[in-house]
Amino acid sequence: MITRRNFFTKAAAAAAAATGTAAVSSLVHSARADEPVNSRRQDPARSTGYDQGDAPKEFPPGEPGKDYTPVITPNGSALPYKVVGGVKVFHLIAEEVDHEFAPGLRAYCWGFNGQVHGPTIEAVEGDLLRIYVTNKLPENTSIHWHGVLVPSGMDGVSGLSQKTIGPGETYKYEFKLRQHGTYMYHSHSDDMTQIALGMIGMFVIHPRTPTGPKVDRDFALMSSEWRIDVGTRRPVALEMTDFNVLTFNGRAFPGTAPLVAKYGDRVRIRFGNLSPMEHHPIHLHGCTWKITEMDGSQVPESAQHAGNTVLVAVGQTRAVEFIADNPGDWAMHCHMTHHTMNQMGHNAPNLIGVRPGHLDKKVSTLLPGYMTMGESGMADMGEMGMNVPRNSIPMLGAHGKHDYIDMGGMFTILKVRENLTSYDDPGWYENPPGTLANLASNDELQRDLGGRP
Ligand SMILES: [Cu+2]
Repeated sequence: MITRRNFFTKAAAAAAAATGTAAVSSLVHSARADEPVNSRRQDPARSTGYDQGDAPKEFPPGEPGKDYTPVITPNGSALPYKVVGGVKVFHLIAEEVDHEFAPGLRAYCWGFNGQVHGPTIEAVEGDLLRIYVTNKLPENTSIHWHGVLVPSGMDGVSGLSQKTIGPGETYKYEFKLRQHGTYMYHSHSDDMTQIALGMIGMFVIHPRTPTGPKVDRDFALMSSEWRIDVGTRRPVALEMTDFNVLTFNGRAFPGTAPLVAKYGDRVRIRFGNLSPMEHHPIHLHGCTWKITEMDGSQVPESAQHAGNTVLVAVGQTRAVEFIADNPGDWAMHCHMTHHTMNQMGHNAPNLIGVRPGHLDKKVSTLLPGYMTMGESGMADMGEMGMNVPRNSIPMLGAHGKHDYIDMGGMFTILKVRENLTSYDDPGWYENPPGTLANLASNDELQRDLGGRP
């Protein structure tokens, strides 16, 4: 870990060599060993960027497997890099992507490097980064490193921090990572359009010297929301309230890959939320987690409260950790009920409790195949597999092991298993005898309730 003390001690030594003792004393006075590692306090000496030669390059580029355990981005990937002269070089290409949200629904989105969302940028505290951003979009763009402490001119706000990146242009961002934690990146140019179309991604900075128990599984999940009208192929960037496709890492259930863990694994899940408008309370079944990180800052162990739901507001990141000590298939989802539906329309009449009587027969003479729907609830709509417009997944769920799962959207499954030989999807959980809810027998009803209800 780069503590402020060793950072400034080394910075001071370098500065002393370059500029003499006056610089040394100002640097040394600004170093305080009692400040948290992730202190947000800006210091002129540390915010000038490495390009100006003031920051000593005391760390070799962090290596996956050696300096950190790589993050898993379900349905996504990590952005590859190469090391040039001790600098990690990344290349993001902003471009249109024909993206699949779930089987049956594709749309033309804007993402990075052929993906929605962008690949996860992963590096180590102390690394020097050079990130090229090529704009293959039809309008200007720029990229903001959300939560990452960078020099002002590297902050990526079009017009404010830098000139905007025109179509066909490639800009270069350079900065040294002075913190660790879970962060994000996103377009900061025509934000409303570009974020609504998918231009967001996770940015994970591993500690140089990890503390605390090592995690076995380290997942990154970005929440977002979209308005894609049934039968269309372009998300509506103007939407402000009525989102109908809710996603983890750009995928809606049943398009979300499960999170697989071995029994006993220590699991970290890093949540980010760059939805255009809404916060998401993410809830996990079957396990109790502790919130270990908020917006990249470590929560001291004494303040890590245990729970099963974490609110991730727009612009926030949260990391949780738990031991996967409960084998099974566990739902993990946003707890806003409309956020676990697929292409739910919200302007249909309320038919719950309505008795259609002969209505269906009469209307069907005018509209062949007509059927009143929703009078006994809406759970069966997805399962019925009715004819829907091409390229749409209204109310789609999935066939589960026991029955139809009438969930969609921001929903995925944590699969905890004993005796795993790989982290590939192990299929559905086999419930041990006596641990599955099932139809009560007449004998049981008689014994316990005095008869059949
Ligand atoms: Cu939600």
